[in-house]
Amino acid sequence: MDQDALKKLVGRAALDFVEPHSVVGVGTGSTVNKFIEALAEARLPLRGAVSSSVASTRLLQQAGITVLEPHEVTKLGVYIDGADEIDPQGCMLKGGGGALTREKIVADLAEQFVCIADQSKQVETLGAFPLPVEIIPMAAAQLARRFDAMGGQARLRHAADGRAISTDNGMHILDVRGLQITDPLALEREISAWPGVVTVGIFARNKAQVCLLGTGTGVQTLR
Ligand code: ABF
Repeated sequence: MDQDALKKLVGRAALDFVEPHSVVGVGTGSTVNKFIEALAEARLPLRGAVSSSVASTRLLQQAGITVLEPHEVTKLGVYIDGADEIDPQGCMLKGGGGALTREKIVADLAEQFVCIADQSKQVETLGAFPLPVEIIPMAAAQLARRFDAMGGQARLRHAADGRAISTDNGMHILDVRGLQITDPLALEREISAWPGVVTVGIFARNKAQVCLLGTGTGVQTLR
């Protein structure tokens, strides 16, 4: 099965974690897009969804699913989202899609975080994928120096037109190569405290309780 088929497989498998008539937390990315498609195809009765990006909001609305703002709910039963990397403990590196801040906000509302990913995302140690960090633009240079000091190489994320990309929140993103993230929780806490950091793309404090991993032999449910 190719990667697209594996994403479809786990997108469908995630339906099992969605209570009828509930409000579901929805992440961002191509794997989540397959989940949204599966929601639409299954015509699951939902009260609505809380979305983690403009892109996911658009797809949910096109699927006829009511999108609620975070302040309209007090908690969510489940948050479904992808990842760029996930380790055996359920810690994730996220943000390749640029939605890490709102993903962290919506995930914070959920009782259960279900990660959906194809097998290529499974790693022993986070960091081979460049670590995304959403930042206040004015702090870019000093934050890049901090990452360089820890052996990373931080680069501002640019769009195809060469301009620094702007997130849904109007912020910039540094992508940091060369980090071996052996203690995700400690590094998430450290970087989150740096002035100018909005969100670091390490999800360890609030990690996935379940990972639905798409493999050539079917969906592996890792807890
Ligand atoms: C999103 O899922 C992002 O945090 C992460 O970058 C992305 C993975 O995208 P894809 O499913 O397209 O591989 O939650």
